[in-house]
Amino acid sequence: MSDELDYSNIPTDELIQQMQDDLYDGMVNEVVAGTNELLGRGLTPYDVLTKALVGGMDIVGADFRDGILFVPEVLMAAKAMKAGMEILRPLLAETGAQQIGTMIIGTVKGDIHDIGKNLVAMMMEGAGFKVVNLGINNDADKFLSAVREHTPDIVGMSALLTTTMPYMETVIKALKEQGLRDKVIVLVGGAPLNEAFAEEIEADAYCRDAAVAVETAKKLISIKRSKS
Ligand code: B1M
Repeated sequence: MSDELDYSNIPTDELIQQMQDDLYDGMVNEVVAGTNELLGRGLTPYDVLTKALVGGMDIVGADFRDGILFVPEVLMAAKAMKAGMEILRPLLAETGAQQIGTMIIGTVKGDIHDIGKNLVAMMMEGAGFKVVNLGINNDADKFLSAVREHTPDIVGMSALLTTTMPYMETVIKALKEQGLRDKVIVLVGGAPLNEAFAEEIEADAYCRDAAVAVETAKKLISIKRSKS
């Protein structure tokens, strides 16, 4: 923890605010300390994640968009976010839920954003899915090989750039060409997407956030299994 701050004396609402500021400033140690402090106060891992970490990243996103922050600062914020997520990851995965299916998930070719995709992976693990995380910048062949190797129930794709989201359709077409499309549920997500886009590229669903991804995955798996 930083010398200037004694988090134990800060009321929870202020601490959440403080953590958002720390994340904005890319202060890894402070974000780690704040995450542990909030957990110690009994906040759920999900609340720490959404209120403190995602809340902070939302402000970073707005200021990046408005030209107040630049790539180096955003990278530092991302590093702090990841440090907090690393603490929460095992806790979110520790729900004791039965394994209900397998998902492969990756960010598509040309795109290196991975925070949201990793968050979806964490929440899916927490909900009882086995998750194979393919990382960033995945071309169609990587998705196809992973489908062949892991025979997942779900293929998840993430894209954060308007220039990379069309690549999702390339992956879906490749799945069709290889006769694999009907074997998997395709879920897509990422800030620039919407339902109309998902429909247009013939994905099974667009997921606005990680919680929606979990709900949608469970719902579509149960529909698929009830038909087979
Ligand atoms: Co970039 N970036 N970035 N960036 N970046 C955005 C996306 C941008 C919107 C910022 C802006 O201008 N406001 C903008 C895109 C504009 C556009 O295309 N319309 C942008 C840009 C332009 C760029 C660069 C081109 C900048 C440059 O180099 N000049 C460059 C591109 C690099 C590349 O990919 N080739 C770039 C680089 C970077 C960093 C490397 C600095 C860093 C990424 C670090 C990392 O991920 N390791 C970065 C960041 C951090 C952002 C912002 C600020 C935050 C993204 C984030 O992590 N959000 C972002 C602004 C924004 O989104 N408001 C921005 C938090 C995360 C929890 O949310 O990712 O939306 P999100 O995920 C959510 C949902 O979308 C959904 O669930 C998640 C959790 O709830 N979801 C899924 C996501 N994936 C899913 C998959 C699913 C389901 C749900 O599958 C089933």
